[in-house]
Amino acid sequence: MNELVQLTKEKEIAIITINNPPVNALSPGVAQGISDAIASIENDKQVKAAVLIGAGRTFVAGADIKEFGKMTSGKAQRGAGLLPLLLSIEDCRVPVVVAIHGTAFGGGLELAMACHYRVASPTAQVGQPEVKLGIIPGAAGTQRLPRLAGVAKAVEMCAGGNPVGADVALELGIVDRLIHGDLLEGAVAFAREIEDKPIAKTRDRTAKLGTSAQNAPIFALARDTTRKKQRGLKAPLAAIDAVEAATTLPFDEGCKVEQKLFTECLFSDQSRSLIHVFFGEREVAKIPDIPKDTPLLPVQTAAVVGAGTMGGGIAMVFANAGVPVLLKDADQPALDRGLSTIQKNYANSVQRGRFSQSFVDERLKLIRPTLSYDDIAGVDMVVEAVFEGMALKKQVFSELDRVCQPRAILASNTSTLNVDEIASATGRPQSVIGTHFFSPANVMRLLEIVRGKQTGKDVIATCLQLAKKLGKVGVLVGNCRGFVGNRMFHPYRREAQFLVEEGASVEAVDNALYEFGMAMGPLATGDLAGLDVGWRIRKEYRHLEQPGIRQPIAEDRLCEMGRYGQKTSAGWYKYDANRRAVPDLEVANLIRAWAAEAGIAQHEPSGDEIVERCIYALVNEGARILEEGFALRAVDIDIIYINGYGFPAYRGGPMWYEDTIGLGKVYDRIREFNAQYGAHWKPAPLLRQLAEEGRTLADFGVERAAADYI
Ligand code: T1G
Repeated sequence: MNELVQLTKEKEIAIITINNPPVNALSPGVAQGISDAIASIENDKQVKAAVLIGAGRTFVAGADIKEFGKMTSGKAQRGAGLLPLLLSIEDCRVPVVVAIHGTAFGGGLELAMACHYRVASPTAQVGQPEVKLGIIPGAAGTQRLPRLAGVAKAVEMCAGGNPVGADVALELGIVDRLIHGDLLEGAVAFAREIEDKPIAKTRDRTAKLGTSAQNAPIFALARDTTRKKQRGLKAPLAAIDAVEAATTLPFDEGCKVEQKLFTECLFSDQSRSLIHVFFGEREVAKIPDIPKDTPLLPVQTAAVVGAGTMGGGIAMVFANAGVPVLLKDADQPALDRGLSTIQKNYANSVQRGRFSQSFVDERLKLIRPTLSYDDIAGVDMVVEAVFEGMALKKQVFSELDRVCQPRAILASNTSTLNVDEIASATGRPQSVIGTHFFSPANVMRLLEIVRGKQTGKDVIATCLQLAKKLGKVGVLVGNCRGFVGNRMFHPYRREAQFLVEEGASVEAVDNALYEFGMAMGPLATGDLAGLDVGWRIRKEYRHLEQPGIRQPIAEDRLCEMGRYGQKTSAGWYKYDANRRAVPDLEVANLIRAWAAEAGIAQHEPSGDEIVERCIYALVNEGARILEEGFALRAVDIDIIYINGYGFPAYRGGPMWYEDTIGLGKVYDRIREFNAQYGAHWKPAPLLRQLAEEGRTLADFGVERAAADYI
């Protein structure tokens, strides 16, 4: 026993309590503490049964991810050092009952499955989320789970990484009983019930392992689904291989197969990148000049002004989180359109099984339409989502300033406009903030939170906390044109257009980025969002274009022809009745003609060059944003791109990816592009500085976070 694990007794029942806040991770000392407790129980003949439980808000949320970077392949080979402990529990002379509350994830579920019985509180969740970290269960989870839950469910849980609730776990046989009321009391009572029963070891259970004939279609389907849904990820396929080994090999042999696959995954770039993302999604909520105990403002009620596509989606986000929301628009027809889109979206979610009908009915009751500003006077937060024009937004904010209660948060969903200028339409700029949702707002996880010059720290802290409540990842950014995401997306898409004008086909550019792991190619993304959106902004800001900087020509020409993308069934591609993109020879010929007219030298860029030019354009602009202070850390940019722009998480985000390639190498390549393709490739000074100093963007990110703020 030690400070992390206590052993107590209630008459003949021993109680082992794990106490390692915040999530009882199996940090160094925890496994040893449990092992010592089991050894002590082995020698205490008065003990008839034992209960293993976690103190605090959750049972064990897994191995300590912070330790992975220090793990040797030897330790990895021993299941993160857990296998001997799990065998000692399973071979204990008395039955061990585990009591689960909160989450039993990864090593936590593996620990639970090595116990002889599992009881849980009704709100508990169990799962093997390791694939989300680019690894697989490494402590016999892929061997014990199919023995308890059956092969199909074990494959789904280990390859997909999603948890199941206690009620489902009971149905599956992972859990033996749900405890309503005090968990420890219920677990001790359960232990008394079974203390004289024969001990059943999970590893000896084979009834649910099926036959190879029964299992073959399960594994084939799982591999097929995984290749489609988790494109590019290696760990899910490894998890399937490990579960398959459980059905074909004795337990110990199956464990060896699992260990080998676990070790291969653990020391992979994908895993390092996904662990970077795991901690990054938590790091972005920490703002150096906003202390953890900054008082938060209440957000019990909300309102959304503008019932268009974005406004409707944002209203759904609040309702889905249980926050009553008023939806305002200027006239009834617009309001009706907005509401019917919301109802359609919810109906789709029910059809796809994302939500139950009763859940949707409850949510719809939380969305109340209104035509009057007076109705929103009392709400805690307003999100303005009207047309992207400064004059209209300022008019809305002056109305909000007039009607809203003094502590209300006034947020704008603008994606490009100056938040300080919007705030100047009010007498309370400290209450004004940007909350840039991504389309579709009820699906995309990213929330870019834009800090204005006078935005209050309580308003920022509240919005960061609220993002989590709304199921979003909130990232704080500075108030520059296009903020972080769109500002970087511009040179990324511009480079894609240059590549097409220089001779690459539209589909070659998109396929190269798709194969790289982007959710969609840059040109197809333009067609999805609507090419006219960028065209209008380019026309509005034509006066800001720097002389001598090359500008793309093709997309403007396509827009002049009325080819706005999917919405006009023609853009870079033409679209069939099912909105499927079809390469368009007419566009290819037009581009060749426009390029000849503009005297653009032609060549056939390779797939590697296409990827380098598009991704390094992101990195170069990202470095500028970092040095100008509009993003706090390199990881903030990574989290923005993974959750808002379809950048593959297993590459860690553009800035992490650049560090993986090597900053010096990327900097040299950018200089080559600068020489070959023009001034728009001028390297960011920060890249030159770090390259000369042999440092990385991650290093800079850490120092920056310690120095000054957005
Ligand atoms: N290891 C280390 N730190 C962890 C951790 C872990 N497993 N889980 C959470 N933390 C930290 C987190 O960084 C944050 O720190 C704080 O705890 C609160 O977390 C052998 C090899 C459990 C659902 O993948 O999914 O077991 O920011 O903000 O929203 O096969 O944390 O405060 O400094 O996320 O309430 C498998 C990971 C590991 C689960 C709670 N387990 N954790 O969510 O709090 S691999 C996982 C979570 C493994 C075995 C293998 C969530 C949570 P800080 P939080 P939350």
